[in-house]
Amino acid sequence: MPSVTVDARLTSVSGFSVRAPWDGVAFSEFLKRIEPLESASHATFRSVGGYESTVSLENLLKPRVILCYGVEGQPLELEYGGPLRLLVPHLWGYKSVKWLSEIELTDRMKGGYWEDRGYSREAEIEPGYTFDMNTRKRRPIRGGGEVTEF
Ligand SMILES: Nc1nc2c(c(=O)[nH]1)N[C@H]1C(S)=C(S)[C@@H](COP(=O)(O)O)O[C@H]1N2
Ligand SMILES: [Mo]
Repeated sequence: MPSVTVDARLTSVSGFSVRAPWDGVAFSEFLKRIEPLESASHATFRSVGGYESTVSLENLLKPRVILCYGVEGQPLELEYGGPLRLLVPHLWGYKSVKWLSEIELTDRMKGGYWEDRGYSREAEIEPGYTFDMNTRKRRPIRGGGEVTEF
């Protein structure tokens, strides 16, 4: 499958974020090849260990969403979700499920590990502050959505 590199910031709702060049396959390319049913509107991502989260196909079809297997040209380390993780740069980090073991297409939004503990199911990044791990500085998040400013 065609490999792409996305230079993106992964932004955690818990107040830290990191920018990196992530390597992987566009989720849209993956979806094309599996021919989903008409009724599929969401995908649930599950990990080894039981963590899970659900994202709408509308969000997953954005061109910067990838199934990620590398960073900075190297295989994705276990600590960062290797061998395979999801990367959704415009949603809070808890949607970027690490250590993928299963992807289930479904017709509805569901809870998940953090969603069941009070975090939003939509997970749209909101304005506030983030500690940028690259520069070790606290920076404001001005708009909503993907943090592209730094
Ligand atoms: N399987 C699994 N995926 C996960 C998590 C987790 O605990 N388990 N944490 C999530 C959260 S809250 C964030 S912010 C990001 C953090 O990714 P990183 O460890 O590469 O910084 O991974 C997400 N994916
Ligand atoms: Mo997070």
